[in-house]
Amino acid sequence: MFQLKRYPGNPVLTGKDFPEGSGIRRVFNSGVIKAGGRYVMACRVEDAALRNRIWIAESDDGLRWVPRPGPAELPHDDPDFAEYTAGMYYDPRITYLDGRYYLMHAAHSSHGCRLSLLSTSDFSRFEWLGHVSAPDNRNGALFPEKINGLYARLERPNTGGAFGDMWVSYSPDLIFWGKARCVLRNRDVRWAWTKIGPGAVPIRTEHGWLTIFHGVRTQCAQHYVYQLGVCLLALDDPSRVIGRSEEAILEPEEQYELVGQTPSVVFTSGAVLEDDGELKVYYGGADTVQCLATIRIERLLEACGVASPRV
Ligand code: BMA
Repeated sequence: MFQLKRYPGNPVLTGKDFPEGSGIRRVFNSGVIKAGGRYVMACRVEDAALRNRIWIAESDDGLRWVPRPGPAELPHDDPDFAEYTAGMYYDPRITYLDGRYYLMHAAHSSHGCRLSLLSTSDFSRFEWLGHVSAPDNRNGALFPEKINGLYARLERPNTGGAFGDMWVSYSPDLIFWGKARCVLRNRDVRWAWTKIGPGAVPIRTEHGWLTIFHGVRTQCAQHYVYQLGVCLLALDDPSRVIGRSEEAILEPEEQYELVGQTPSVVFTSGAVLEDDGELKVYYGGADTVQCLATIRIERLLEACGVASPRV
């Protein structure tokens, strides 16, 4: 009923759009924000050695994207970055907070997956703030404001009893995180019993934090299907779900979502709310290409049970 509408020009970016000789094969799950009237995408790019990097692309209209000449320069000579990030940093979510942009992303190494944080004011120079979670955490989405005096993020524990559920945690300084609470459990989402976790950075509305999440179910032969869902979290306590769509809002259906490196995946790390209420949801198709789908934000609020949405 409340399905996202795919942009007819999908995919909006593929590996072929990156400079010749760059070796980029795939681009997906990229973070996106509108900054000073332009759109900026922190692309997750992947080469044939399966190195994952962040590469900035820009756009005037959110539809046609131009990658910069080279990837974002990051502190590869820092021993901590090298050891725990090991050529695999991905799924960046961009948050504008206190006058700076923050990129919370997954950092993968033989030690497992954890969260790491970059900050920038211009998307040219990046400051690395360090690894900001214990091992076995991924999909960090930093809220665009403090909540009850603390920074807040959604996240997905990657092992143990909390595996595959969506949590919120808090921090006084963006580095040390705690006070974690469970937000939503996979068993509570009928189309995503295997795992759920944050997608795009939550969007403040007067009804609550509108939150697009990913949900995964396991079909036979251990085949994962990744979809998108939407819920509404209380503004002053995002561990409280105050509304949720019963249905997925985007399921893999198109060829570029069903066929690719990982079949049957739609996965978002970024959405942009336009002034006229249109929400642009950027998502990866099959861990291979970057796509776009749209919907009016009122429709998503209705999907979460808000009778007369105000935006
Ligand atoms: C998730 C993340 C995503 C990826 C998805 C499907 O766990 O790692 O980056 O798109 O798996 O492979």
